[in-house]
Amino acid sequence: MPLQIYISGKYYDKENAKVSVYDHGLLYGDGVFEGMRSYGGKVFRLKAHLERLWDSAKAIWLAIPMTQEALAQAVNDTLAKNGIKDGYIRLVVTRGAGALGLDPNRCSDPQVIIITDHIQLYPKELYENGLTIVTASTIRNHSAALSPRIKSLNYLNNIMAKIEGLQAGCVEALMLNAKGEVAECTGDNIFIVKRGKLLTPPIDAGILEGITRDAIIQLAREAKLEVAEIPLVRPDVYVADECFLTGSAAEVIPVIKIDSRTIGDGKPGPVTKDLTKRFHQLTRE
Ligand code: PXG
Repeated sequence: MPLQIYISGKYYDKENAKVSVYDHGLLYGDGVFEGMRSYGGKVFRLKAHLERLWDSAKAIWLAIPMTQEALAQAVNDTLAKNGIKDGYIRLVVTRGAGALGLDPNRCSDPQVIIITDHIQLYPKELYENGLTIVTASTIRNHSAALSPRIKSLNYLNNIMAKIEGLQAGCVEALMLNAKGEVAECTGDNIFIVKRGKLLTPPIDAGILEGITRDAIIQLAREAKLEVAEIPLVRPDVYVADECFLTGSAAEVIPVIKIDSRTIGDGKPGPVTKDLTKRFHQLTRE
């Protein structure tokens, strides 16, 4: 059976899963999304993802036409229908089909899409040896323009930085905020380790409040590691002992070089390795 995609209450074969060209999600990037993983058939922190989806939708004045419980059920049903145990889930809520023109009032019904599939974001080798990244010149969206806390279908800000990374031969790129502080990578949050302390930019640096980020902070505290959410600048990353990125897709991945500076001894460090192990254990609980 071809992969089944859920769109607003119905299932479609992958090749027939389509939305209108008048959907404002396509025309204007008017919509919200979530990217999640399932481990052993169970979605990791599903409730947190749904709450973030609802918050993103509320922030753009979009009413999701079902309850969180019903969407959770639909996610689990779609995974089961496709026989996916360890997989990737993309939830998309679009404004729906409307007339041309920005006015969201002229859209009929928001579309709720669930794609369950498999992804391997980076090759295994990069998890073992670490990533080399660069700082993009494209700054992260200003929070007062379009808050990075909203996981909207407008990802061009991140894509512009991703292109800069790719052109420099890197699969990820660091983004700074308008103040020049470290914000996050194009699809991941960033952590550094300095003198045994775990440091990461605060939410008000203008970042997505990552669910993997939250899990790592919690695991670090359980491991009695000191954690601080404090503003960081690029030199803090340059002189860090360790650096790693977190995200639902990437999970936990070490960074060993940034802007041609070697981080620590150029190998994934002990804190990164320990937290990675703890994270994988957590996903199996
Ligand atoms: N920052 C940004 C800008 C993101 O897009 C994260 C941080 C990490 O958040 P979570 O909650 O996932 O820990 C993200 C999430 C993809 C993909 O298809 C990207 C993300 C998540 C899932 C899939 O590239 N980014």
